[in-house]
Amino acid sequence: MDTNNNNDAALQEKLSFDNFRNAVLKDYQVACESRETSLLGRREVLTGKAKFGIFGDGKEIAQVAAAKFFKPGDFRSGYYRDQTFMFANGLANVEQFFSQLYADPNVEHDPFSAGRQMNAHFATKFVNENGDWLNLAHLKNISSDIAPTAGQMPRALGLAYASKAFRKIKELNDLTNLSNNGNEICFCTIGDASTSEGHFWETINAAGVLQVPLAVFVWDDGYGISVPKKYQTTKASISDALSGFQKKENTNGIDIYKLKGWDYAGMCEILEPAIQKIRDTHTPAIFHVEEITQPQGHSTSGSHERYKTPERLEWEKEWDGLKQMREWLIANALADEEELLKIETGATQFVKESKQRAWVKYIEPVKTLVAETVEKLTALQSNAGIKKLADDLVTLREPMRRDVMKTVAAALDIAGNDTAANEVREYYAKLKKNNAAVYNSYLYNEGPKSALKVTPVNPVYADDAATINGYEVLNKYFDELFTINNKVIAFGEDLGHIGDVNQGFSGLQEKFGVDRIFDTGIREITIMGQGIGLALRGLRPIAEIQYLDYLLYGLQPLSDDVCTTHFRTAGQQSCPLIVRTRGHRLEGIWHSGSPMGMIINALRGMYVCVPRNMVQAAGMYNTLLQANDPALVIECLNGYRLKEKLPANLTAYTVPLGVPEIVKEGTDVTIVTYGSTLRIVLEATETLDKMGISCEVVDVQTLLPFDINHIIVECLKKTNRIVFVDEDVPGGAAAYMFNKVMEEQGGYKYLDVSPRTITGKAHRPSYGSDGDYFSKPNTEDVVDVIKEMMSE
Ligand SMILES: Cc1ncc(C[n+]2csc(CCOP(=O)(O)OP(=O)(O)O)c2C)c(N)n1
Repeated sequence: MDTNNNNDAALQEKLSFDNFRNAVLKDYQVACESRETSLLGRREVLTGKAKFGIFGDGKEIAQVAAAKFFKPGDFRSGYYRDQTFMFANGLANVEQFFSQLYADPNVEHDPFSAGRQMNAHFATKFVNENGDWLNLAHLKNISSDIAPTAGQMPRALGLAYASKAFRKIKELNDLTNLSNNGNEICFCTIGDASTSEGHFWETINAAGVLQVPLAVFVWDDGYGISVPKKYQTTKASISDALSGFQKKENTNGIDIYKLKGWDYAGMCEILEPAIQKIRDTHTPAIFHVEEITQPQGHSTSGSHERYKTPERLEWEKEWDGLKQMREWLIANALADEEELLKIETGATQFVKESKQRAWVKYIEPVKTLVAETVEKLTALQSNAGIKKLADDLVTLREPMRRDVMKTVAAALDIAGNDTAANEVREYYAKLKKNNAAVYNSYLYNEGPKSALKVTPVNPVYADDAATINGYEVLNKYFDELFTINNKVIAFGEDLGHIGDVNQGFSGLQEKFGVDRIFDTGIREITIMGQGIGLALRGLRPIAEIQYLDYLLYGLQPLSDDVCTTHFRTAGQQSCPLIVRTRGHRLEGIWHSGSPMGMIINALRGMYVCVPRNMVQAAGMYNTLLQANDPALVIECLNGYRLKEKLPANLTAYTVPLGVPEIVKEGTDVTIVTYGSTLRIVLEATETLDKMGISCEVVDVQTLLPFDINHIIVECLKKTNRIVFVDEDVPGGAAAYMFNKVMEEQGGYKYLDVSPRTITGKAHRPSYGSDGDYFSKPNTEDVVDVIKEMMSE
């Protein structure tokens, strides 16, 4: 009996040793494959098969170690150095890596971005083709990488924050496809130099305050491209600089660990309990991974010999993680020389074959297209010029789709009006359409969750409908909304306890709890990030920017991250964040801006709603909440105390996006406007009416999208005069509306007099009521311009 037990124990010990050894050797193999990928990837760029390359060489060992603790349900918000982490988790393979390097537009080949992103910008799928969230709680999730340094930080905060929301909000308990009681950690990676960005500090501070399961890995290779860390970081050490953030007993804060990037065993030992602690307690942590190398320099654009000293280059060779791990394996008798050589040569071969497969998959469809094109051109080959074009196309060794387009376009130019070219003309149009589907799609949701597909429902008014202040309309609306939709969470500066600066949420925190309606610190970038993470994880955040003027602080995450999410993942991720703010008119330079031109140009990929009153605003929220597209809703700051009739179907009616409303009919002149200037315009039309000038007033309602059914040109056909009014700078959103109606809608054909814009001045508004009067369009300006138009 005893002997049996002893045998069992010995067997168990051997099995667990074998498991351990196999896992360690697998890690070494992944690290070797990753290194080969970097080496070969660089060569593909230098020989011209790919445009640019950025690789994870030097970070392999740290990443196989970190990858061990990334569990189903977890999220990663990282940057372009993480190929090894992806390989180790089985979330990317070498072939896919090369497909992205070649910008292969087939999503089956580059599953991260369908050729839309530079290499090493990873993602996994979060939503299906219908826009429904996948079972993310059971998947390892990679939020799509972006290139702006530290741009991943605000999103990382939000992804981690969502775990806290899932753990704390009991109404979310049954969403088991989205979370397992908030056990999910967000792994965030960043380079040491990028920690100089404000985004990093804002995120770390917010994480320390909020206590969210965020694991930040700083890959410290000593440089940001060529600039060493003594110019980047106080004390040249991010962990030392952060020491005041260290969590202590009875304080909030973060845990701080220092690791050596070449020390596989040491890293595993620290990471295992540290990651578990984050999962259990939601205490954020930073892992400062030092002594990391970068054997090939920053990227394919440049060589590190230009800025690293010979001593540093020598040091990097000695402390290369692969070399160190190899020595550790031998020293601990985990493998012998022969076994390691086998792994290393196997890795070289594997990467070579994977690369080759990716290349064939990439180039074959283009070659087929070339053959098809040449075939189409045969009908025209009696023309020597066209024949030469076709011959030149065929001889290209590495043809691209644009070569095909240029060839066909040039052939059609030569063919002129020849009817024999009709088929080629059709072919050219077809190619354009096909390429648009490949390269220009998915800026917004195109499937059933498109905000443009929401069924319009009119507001219904009871006979005795109350007339109340605008802010009270919103207050009642949010009250009903939070009752019927558990996924909605609202937050911002002063939004929780006092219910926002204009009382839209007044009393609602008490009713719905501090986890659904809450105050944040003054940190617009990470308020946006909090919203981004919640939205990516399937919730419906309404993130508030207190005043429109301060949107500029939060604009970068919206423009770079939110607006590109759906596009850069070829529809595989959606970020249905609603940003609520208020603006246009109040007093002074920073409380009355209306920088709409800047906003609509920065935010293609979001919808931009400019409701004239709070009833319209609520209808827009209803529309957006039925869809997956992100949006900005700008309420009129001077509209909260204006009286409005309260609809009876508050959470059911929807305002369709991109559909202007004619708020006053007229026959002489069309005035196109939105938001607060609408009231100025209406006031002006009263004066103009008395003069016998009949104005039609159009409220565009949304700037993005803009008048999708071309209603405005129909108004213009009737009046033959048009003026665009807003309070942005000259050349801002009024010029945008002008362009849309004149060029896109062909409005120029219906003009009897020259079209006008009336805008604010180029400077910021002066203070006070007189400052406002002389800085923004006023009633008299509108009257004067229209009188002038009538007499032209
Ligand atoms: C906002 C922004 N500024 C500058 C750049 C250009 N840039 C790309 S990577 C980089 C250096 C980053 O260094 P580090 O954070 O140490 O990461 P590493 O590349 O060394 O891993 C710079 C300046 C950028 N992508 N984004």
